[in-house]
Parts: sequence; structure tokens; C-alpha cells
Amino acid sequence: MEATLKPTTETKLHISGAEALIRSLLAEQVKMLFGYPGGAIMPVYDALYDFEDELQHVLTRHEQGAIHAAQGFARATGEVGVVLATSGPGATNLITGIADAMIDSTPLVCITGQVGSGLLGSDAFQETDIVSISMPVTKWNCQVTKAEDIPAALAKAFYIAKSGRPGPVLVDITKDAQFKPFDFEYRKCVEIRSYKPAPSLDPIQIKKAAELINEAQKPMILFGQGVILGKAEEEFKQFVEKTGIPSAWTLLGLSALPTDHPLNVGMLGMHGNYGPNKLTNECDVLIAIGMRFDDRVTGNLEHYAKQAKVIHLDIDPAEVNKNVRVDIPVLGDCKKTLSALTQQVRLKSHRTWLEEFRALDKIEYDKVIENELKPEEGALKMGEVINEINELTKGEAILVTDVGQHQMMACRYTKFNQSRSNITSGGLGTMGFCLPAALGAKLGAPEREVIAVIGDGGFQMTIQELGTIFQTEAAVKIVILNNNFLGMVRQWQQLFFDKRYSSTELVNPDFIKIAEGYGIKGKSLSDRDDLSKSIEEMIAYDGSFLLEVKVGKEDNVFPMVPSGASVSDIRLS
Ligand SMILES: Cc1ncc(C[n+]2csc(CCOP(=O)(O)OP(=O)(O)O)c2C)c(N)n1
Repeated sequence: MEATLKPTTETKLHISGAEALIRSLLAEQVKMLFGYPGGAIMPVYDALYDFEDELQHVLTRHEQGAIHAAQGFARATGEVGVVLATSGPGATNLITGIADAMIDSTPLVCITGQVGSGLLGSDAFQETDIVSISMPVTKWNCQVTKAEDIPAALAKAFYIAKSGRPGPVLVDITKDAQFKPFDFEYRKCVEIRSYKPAPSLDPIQIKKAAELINEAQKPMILFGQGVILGKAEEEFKQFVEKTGIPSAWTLLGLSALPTDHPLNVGMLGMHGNYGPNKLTNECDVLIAIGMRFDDRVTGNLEHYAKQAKVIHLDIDPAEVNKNVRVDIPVLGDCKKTLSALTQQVRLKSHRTWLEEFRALDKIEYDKVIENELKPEEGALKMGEVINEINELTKGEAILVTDVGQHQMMACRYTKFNQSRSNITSGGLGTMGFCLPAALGAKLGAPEREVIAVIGDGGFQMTIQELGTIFQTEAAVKIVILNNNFLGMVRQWQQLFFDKRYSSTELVNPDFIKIAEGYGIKGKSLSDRDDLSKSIEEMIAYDGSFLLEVKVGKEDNVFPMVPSGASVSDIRLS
């Protein structure tokens, strides 16, 4: 939370609402935003023209591209992503990204132009009630019809987007409000009556949680994105190391703890690892940290960790007891709750218990992983592609994935040694997320290698953003794992619908020619012997590169907790 209410040095400028908007963004330290112009937002674009040196606007090829890019930017940097769009279709094109950011707790400020206030409700050209449409998928939204209300609306928007559990907000500004001059003054928002972003720490709950942890024989930690959002990676690591508790991650928690950490026992949920899924139903204390017991993680709730006492650390009280009954809720910012808890827990190791995870790892390795990572014959496998990427990036890269089999494979097998390295659409599972999100991540963290791993289906959902990559010259490395299928749906058709492949086979274009049309270097391969050197070439290349890897058409992702089954009924084949 900001400590003081300081007006900026630019107090009392007599400027238009549009310029006030730009100056408000600058006062919030925004340096980059993503968007697409149109009639109802033109005054803002006109004002932007004078601020090109201070505020970089990234013109995407579609508003969905803009919002996913802003999400990628926010996830890679920990800052608020900012999006600009016009009214009507511009605004509605943001909705998928807003819903995605809402469910994945990504801080975004979306600014939409609106028809003039005198036309509101008249079905004017490109009028749509975006405030009502976005209501259920925003953390907060509002419409501004007066220029003088713009700074306060923006200040509130930034405060709400990034405080507490982050999320997307939307500010809709009528065109007349953008035009009108007024005396501009900006004050950052530091509190809002009736909005309590983070519950304060309760020492009694901390004590109870510590006692239970100290007594536990088979405790297990489940960590989610809350650790990353709370910038609590270091506090988390200290807690894990002091308690010696095996720790498993959700899809969005991935990279909060290095993959190779001795207490990292892998991924939870539907395509997660064998050990943590099975042992969820054998542990005596389950410590959930910054995660929300999504159904993809829990499987059938009737058979989920019934034997365990549950401790849940979360910033959002609404998450506690939502899906899983919690014995000891520990509310608050996990940076604080974790360090308080670490002080009260005893230094321990759970060697025998950890060995149970490792024994199950061995089974999974022999039955699934070895053949995924080191197949000797047959078509290329998704896992071996990821394995080769690991060899070259040494856990340093940001991995951005789309949705489907490639996403599960990439998240299962990529190695990470630093946080904010795994960017994927978790809760909403939005195909088309990856390419623009990778662009946003690269623009936000240009010093880092950014690798987009995409399916041939999802790639074509936002393929137009190759144009933005071309124009911005962002050196995004794109790996299409091409199986000529909507692979994950095909897998379900194979396993649960008698192999009736209804509308899942794709006849694809020449992706390399398309890349080349956008000035992006491209290469295609299907031969195992070409894999390693092609990935090396891609990474060494000084610019954006698209690598199409033709993989087995009907490979499946295992292990798998079938829909409706218990996590302990996870299948290896
Ligand atoms: C916007 C959207 N539409 C539909 C789906 C349902 N869906 C989930 S995975 C998938 C297939 C993805 O295919 P592809 O991108 O080729 O990746 P693969 O599974 O083959 O790796 C589909 C259609 C979705 N997640 N998002």
C-alpha cells in the first residue's frame, strides 16, 4: 500500500480528459500499454501522440491480443497491465481476456472509450453497455462521464487492480469526458471505505497452524500462485526448508519454488504427478498456500483428502471453505503469514515420508516419463521437445503456453529456477492466450528468454499477433507442437467417446510461409536428429523465430485423473 497521499508535481494543469488519462497513467508509473484505436477512444489516442517517449503504446492486431499481451506483461513483471480499446466491438473483444485475468488473479486496468454521454442508451453507433457486460468478470468497474472524474477513477482502478488479491478492473470513459478540459490533479488512492484488500494477521490462527504442523507425521504443502502474487517466494522457501515438508504445485504456482528443489514433489491435479496426487489422500496435514482448490486440482471432492486436517493460507476469505472444508484458516498476505508461521514451526525433516513420494516418482518415471523424454523411435514426442529446451535454457527462460496437451506437457517437464517464469491460462483455459501473452512477457522482461509453446489449434486463434511481434521486433521464440489435431479434445474423444473424432482433425497451412510473411524466421522439423540443433539455432537466433515441430498425431498426456475420479485414482496409461 502506498504510504502517503502525494499529489504529483503536475498539479492544476488545465488539460483535456484524454490528456488527464495519460498523465494519470504516468503518475502510476505506467510505461507501456497495449491497445487498439477506434472512434470512441480517439481523443485518448490523440493525447498519446504527445507522450510517445514516456509511454509506449503497443498496437496489437486484435483487442483480444492486446489484453492477453497485457496479461503476459503483468505476469512476467508483477506490474499492472494496461489495455486501451474503443467502444462496442473493441470493448467486447476484451471480455475473454478480462475473464481470464479475473480467474487467474492478474492485475489489469482496462480503459474503454464510450459514446458521448448524451447518446448513452440510444443504441448509438458502437454503443455497448460494457460496464454491465464486464460486471461479473471484473474486480471492479465504472463508467466516467465527466472529465474531472477521470483521475480519481484511474487512481481507484490501479489501487483495486493491484491490492489484495489482484484482478482486472475496467474504466469506461465517454467521448465528451475525454474531450473536456479541466484542472487536472492526481492523487494516488491508498484506501477505499468498505474495501479491505488483505485481512490482518491473526496470531491465534498462526499459533494453531504451527502446532498442527509441528505435530504432523505426514504433512504436505500445496502451493499456488498466491505465493508469486504475494511476492513471497523467499518466505515460502524458508518455510518449506525449515519444516522439511514435501511441496506440490498447482499449474499457476509453478516456478514459485525451483523445480529441482529437493522438497519440490511436482504437480497436482488432472495431469499432475503420480506421487502428490496419490499421497494427497494419505497425508495427515494438508497445508494449502495461495491456492483455491480448483476442480482440476481436487478431482472428486467426495474423495479428496478426507483423512487430513487442512490448513489454508489465503488472502481472500471467500476462498476458505469454498470447495474444501478447512480446519485452520490463516487469512492474510502470505508474505506476512508465512514468515510469522516460519518463526513458530520446528526445524524438521520428513525423510521417510518424502521417500514415499520418491518411490511413486520412480513408478511414474518408468511407466510414463522416460518414454516421453527419451523415446528412441517413432514420431517426435512433446516431452522430448521440452526436454531439449531445458537443456539449452537451464531453467532460466520464461515459458508461455497455450491450452491443451502441449500445455500440460510443457508444465510437467519444463525446469524453472526462478519465479514468474511460467505463464499460462490456468483457470479459464483460454486457447489463443499464448502468442500475445508471450509478446507481452517479452516486452515486459526483454532481458529474459521467452519461449512460447503452442498447439497448432491455439496458435491459429490469435495468429494475427505475429504482426505485432513483427512490428515490435520482440524476440519471442515460438514452438508449435503440431499434431494436426485439437489434441486434448481428441484425447478425451479417444478415452471417453469411443475414439469418435468429431471435428478435431486440423488441416493446417504452411506455418513457416506464414511466419516468413511476417518477417519471422521459421523452420519445420519432424526428424529426431534435427531436434537438438534446431532448438539451439532458435535460441541463438537474434530475433523472433518460429519452430514447427511435427509430433505424434495421437499421443496422449498421462498420468491423468479422469474427470469425476478421485486424485488417488490417477491413471498412468
Ligand atoms: C477458446 C477455447 N475454445 C475451446 C477450448 C477447448 N479446448 C481445450 S484444449 C483444446 C485443443 C487444443 O488443441 P491445440 O491447440 O492443437 O493443442 P494440443 O492439445 O493439440 O496440444 C480445445 C479445443 C478452449 N480451451 N478454449
